Amino acid sequence: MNATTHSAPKQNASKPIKGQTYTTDFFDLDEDWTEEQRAAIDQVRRFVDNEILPTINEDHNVEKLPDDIMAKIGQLGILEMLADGTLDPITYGLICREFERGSSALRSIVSVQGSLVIGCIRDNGSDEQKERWLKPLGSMEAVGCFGLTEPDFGSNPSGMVTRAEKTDKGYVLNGAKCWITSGTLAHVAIIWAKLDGVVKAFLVPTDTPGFDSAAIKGKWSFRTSDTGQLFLADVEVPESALMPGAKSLGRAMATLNNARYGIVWGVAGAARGCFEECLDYLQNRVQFDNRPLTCHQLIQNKFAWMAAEITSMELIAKRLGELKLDGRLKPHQVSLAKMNNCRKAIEIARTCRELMGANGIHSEYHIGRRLVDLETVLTYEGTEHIHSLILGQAITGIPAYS
Ligand code: TGC
Ligand code: FAD
Repeated sequence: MNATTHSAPKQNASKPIKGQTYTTDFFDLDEDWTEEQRAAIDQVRRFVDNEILPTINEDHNVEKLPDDIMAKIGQLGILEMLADGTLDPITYGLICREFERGSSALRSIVSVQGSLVIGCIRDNGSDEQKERWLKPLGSMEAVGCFGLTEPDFGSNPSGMVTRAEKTDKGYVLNGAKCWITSGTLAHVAIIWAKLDGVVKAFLVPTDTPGFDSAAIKGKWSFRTSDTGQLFLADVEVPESALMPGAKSLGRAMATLNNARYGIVWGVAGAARGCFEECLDYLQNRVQFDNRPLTCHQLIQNKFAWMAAEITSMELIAKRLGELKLDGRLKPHQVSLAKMNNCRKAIEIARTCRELMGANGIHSEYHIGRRLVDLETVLTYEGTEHIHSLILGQAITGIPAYS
C-alpha cells in the first residue's frame, strides 16, 4: 500500500457475493459471440491483465509508452489479420473494447496502425504500396501514422495548408502536421496534402530528407502514447508515393469512419474497466456501521445508471458492427455512436472517480488515468460538437459548421 493512500482493496481482489451479478454484460451479449470472437476477447483480455494493467500507471506518471509495446501488439497477430483482410468488424470491435478496458492510449495504437494506416493503404494504396507496407505494418515491424490535423486546422481539415507540388520526378511536400499519434516512432506517414487545391494522400517514409518530427510533451492525457508534430520541408517523393485511391478529402473521412467505429466499441471497454474497478472497491470499502459502501441507495442508483449506459453503449456498438458487416453503415450513424459513447464513457469514468473518494485520484488505481485519457477520445476523430453537427445535418439537411 502506498503511504499516501488509505486502506482499500485492489482491483479484482474480491469474489462476487451471493446474489451479485458480477458482470458488465447485463444483456448476455457475450453469448452471441462465436468461438473465434470469444477467443479473441480472451487473448486481448489476458494481454491487458498481464502486460498492461500492472505497469501502465507508472508509465503514465513518467509519460512513457509501455515497454516494447509495438512488438508486443504485433505478436498478438491481430493487425496481421487486418492487413490481409481476414478480421471481421465485430471481432475488431470486441478487440478494441478489450484493449480500451486497459487503456484508451493502447487502443489508439491499434486504431491508428490498424484502421487509419493499414485500412487506408488497403482501401486507397497502389499494388506497389500494399506490397511494400502491409506485411511489416501488420507485424508491427513498421509503425505507421496518419497525418491529417494541422496546427491551425483540426476540426476543419479541408482548410489544410500542407501542399504538394508536381515536379519532373514526382512531388515535393511542404507543411506541418500536429497531434499525430505514433508520430515520432513511425517509419511511414500518410500525409494529407493539397495538390492543385484538392486534398490527396501521400505515403512518405519518415527517413525521407526534409521530413522531421518532434514529440509533444506535457500532456495531461494520453501520457502513455506517442503524440508528435510532423514537419515537411521540401520533402521530395517519387510519383509512386501518391495514393491512387485517395482522390479527395472524402477518402480521409471514409478512413476515419473505420477508426471511429473502433472507438465506439473501445470506450465501452473503458467504461467497463471503470465500473469493474469501482464496484470492486466499494464492495470492500466499509464506512458507517461496518457495511460496504455499496449498501447505500445513492450508490446503487449510480451503478444502476452506469449498467444501463454500458448496456446501451454496447448495443449501439453491436448494431453498428452489424450494419458495417452488411455494407450499410452511414457516416451519420457512426457520428451518433461516437458522440454518444464517448460522452457516456467519460460520465461513467467521472462518476466512478467520485465514488472512489480520495483513492479515486491516486495512480494506485486506474480510474484517474482512464478519465483523463477519455478526454482525448472525446476530442480526436471528430469532437463531440463536430459529430453533433454531422448528425444535425443528417436530421435537418442543413450544414451548420460555419
Ligand atoms: P464536407 O464537404 O462535408 O465533406 C467533404 C467530402 O467528404 C465526404 N465525407 C465523408 N465521406 C465518408 N465518410 C464521412 N464520415 C464523411 N464526411 C464527409 C463528403 O461527402 C464530401 O465528399 P464529396 O465527394 O462531396 O467531396 O467537408 P467539410 O470540409 O465541410 O467538413 C465536414 C466535417 C466538419 C464533418 C469534417 O471535416 C470532419 O469530420 N471534421 C473532423 C476532423 C477529424 O475527425 N479529424 C480526425 C483526425 S485523425 C485523428 O484524430 C486520429 S486520433 C487517433 C486514433 O484514432 O486513435
Ligand atoms: P479545434 O478544431 O480547434 O476545436 C476546438 C473546440 O471548438 C472544440 O470543442 C470543437 O468541438 C469546437 N469547434 C470547432 N469547430 C466548431 C464548429 N464549427 N461548431 C461548434 N464547435 C466547434 N489527428 C490526426 O490527424 N492524426 C492523429 O493521429 C491524431 N492523434 C491525436 C492524438 C491526440 C492525443 C489528440 C489530442 C489529438 C489527435 N489528433 C490527431 C488531432 C485531433 O483529431 C484533433 O485534435 C481534433 O480533430 C480537434 O481539432 P483541434 O484540437 O484543432 O480542435
